[in-house]
Amino acid sequence: MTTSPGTSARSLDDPALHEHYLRMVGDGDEYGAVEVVTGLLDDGVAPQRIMLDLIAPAQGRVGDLWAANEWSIAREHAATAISERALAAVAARSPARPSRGRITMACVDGEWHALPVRILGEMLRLDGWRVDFLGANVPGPHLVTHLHQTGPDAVALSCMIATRLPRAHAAITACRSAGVPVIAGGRGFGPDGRWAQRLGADAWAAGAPEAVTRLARNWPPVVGDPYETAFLGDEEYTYVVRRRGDLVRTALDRLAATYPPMAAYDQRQHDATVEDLGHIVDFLAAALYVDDAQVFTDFVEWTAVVLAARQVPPAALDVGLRLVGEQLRDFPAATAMLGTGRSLLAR
Ligand code: B12
Repeated sequence: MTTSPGTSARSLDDPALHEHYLRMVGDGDEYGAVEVVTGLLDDGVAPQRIMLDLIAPAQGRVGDLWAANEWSIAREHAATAISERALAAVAARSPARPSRGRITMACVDGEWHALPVRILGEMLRLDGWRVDFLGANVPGPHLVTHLHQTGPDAVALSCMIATRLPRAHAAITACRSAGVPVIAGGRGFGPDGRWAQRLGADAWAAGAPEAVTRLARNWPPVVGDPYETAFLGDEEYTYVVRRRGDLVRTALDRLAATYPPMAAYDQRQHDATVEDLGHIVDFLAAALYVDDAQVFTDFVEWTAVVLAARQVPPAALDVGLRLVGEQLRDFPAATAMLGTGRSLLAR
């Protein structure tokens, strides 16, 4: 008889259980992972705890392992698919009868991180809400059509990547104009949700437990004029977004001209360089949109860490910032943000 944490002595306080679960997830062992979570349910552990204290932190570890270049993207994708299965298994074993109102959950247009808001959705379902989960990448107009069809009490909008903030603004404005208040969440809205507030969200919560409490105790919120929305996206933002293709192409051409090893790049390396330059432009645009350099400096900091784990020196990112910056000399806010990013790298 084995005594693996998956089959006996199950406790969420036991680090061995977390290691065992991460191993199942990392090995793509769906049955093993589901066995762990259903075993915990059998032992009387609350489904909310399994989601928040096992599945969610394991996903955080998956992210760290990917960022440290210990796990490939494929392994991260496979692990996330297993986490989704484990979450579904917990949900299937934890029925709840709706006793409150109805909530629409969605990721902003272009936002693919569906699992975090899915966890919130399951927590709300267990708290008595009827949940319509629309998943990843929901275009604003379709979201609004859904609201008109279902008449929910709230929209829970997720943004995990700050580049999606302009689309988040459009969605928030459209939902509020349709008379449905918005609670926002996800790391894309900033460390303390400051960009959610800037974009006019009615509420923001750091995580699922905070959102559950807010919606149970203090909803609907006092809603101001839904048509009164901050005007964001000035001339600089518009220029950067409209010229995105040219900015990336020109930076790429200049890079090829000054960095001879690029001539030997295979398709994958070429695509990765285009993607990296695209990220620089996209994060810069988002920073200009909300008028906060932190969107851009946060991006520079975590990208430098991710690149360092792949033996790419900060100088490579600095070249990208310089090549984009050279094309934006007439734009003071963009120039200042790129300059701050470059001095961060120099440090
Ligand atoms: C899995 C994953 C993916 C998957 C997502 C698949 C899926 N089905 O979800 C895929 C492969 C698509 C992906 C893509 C990318 N990803 Co990714 N991803 C992750 C990873 C590893 C796990 C996400 C997760 O499930 N977390 C678990 C949940 C539970 O975490 P949580 O944030 O604590 O969740 C709570 C809050 O966010 C909050 N919340 C979330 N939404 C909402 C909504 C409301 C209304 C409320 C109130 C609260 C709320 O409540 C949640 C529950 O408590 C994270 C690492 C991480 N630490 O999260 C990176 C991570 C988020 N990704 C990252 C990046 C960079 C990317 C890419 C840009 C990579 C690339 N180069 O293409 C793309 C962007 C794609 C896009 N446009 O959306 C970075 C973001 C960096 C940053 N600091 O902003 C991270 C942090 C990885 C890292 N360490 O660098 N990714």
